[in-house]
Amino acid sequence: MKIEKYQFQQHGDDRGQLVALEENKDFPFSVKRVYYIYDTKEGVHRGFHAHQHLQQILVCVHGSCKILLDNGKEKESVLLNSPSEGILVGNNIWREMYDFSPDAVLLVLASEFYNEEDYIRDYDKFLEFVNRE
Ligand code: T46
Repeated sequence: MKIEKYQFQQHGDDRGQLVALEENKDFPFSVKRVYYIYDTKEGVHRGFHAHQHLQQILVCVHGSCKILLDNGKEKESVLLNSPSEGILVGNNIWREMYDFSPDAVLLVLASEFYNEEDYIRDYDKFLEFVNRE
């Protein structure tokens, strides 16, 4: 499967770098929620779910981590290790996050408010969901 990767514009000058993200311009949805994952313990794997509707942009703004994406047919992993790179994780994609460096901060821009009912946390149900047609 092809992971949709974004290289965000860096506004660098002699003071350092700045990245600005505008909804529906730098990524294809409006943002209702922002959260970030940090201080992840060694060896921890997170995620293990898909969403029915949610779309998200993931950016590892500090440190590094890996993301495994699975559309029910194919799987692909990506290393996030730059504050100017992001990936789009659409709905109907199973995701796992792992190999967090101790200093990793994973920033997530989300298209919807938090809603536990949007989660598919059982892998067999996920396969049924993506193969429902
Ligand atoms: C995703 C990956 C990339 C909230 O109360 N509000 C929130 O907005 C979120 C995201 C979580 N929570 C609570 C729910 C749990 O009690 O925070 C706790 C940890 O959430 P969860 O176990 O779902 O975290 P991850 O890292 O497995 O998954 C998260 C997102 O939930 C998920 O949508 O795509 O990051």
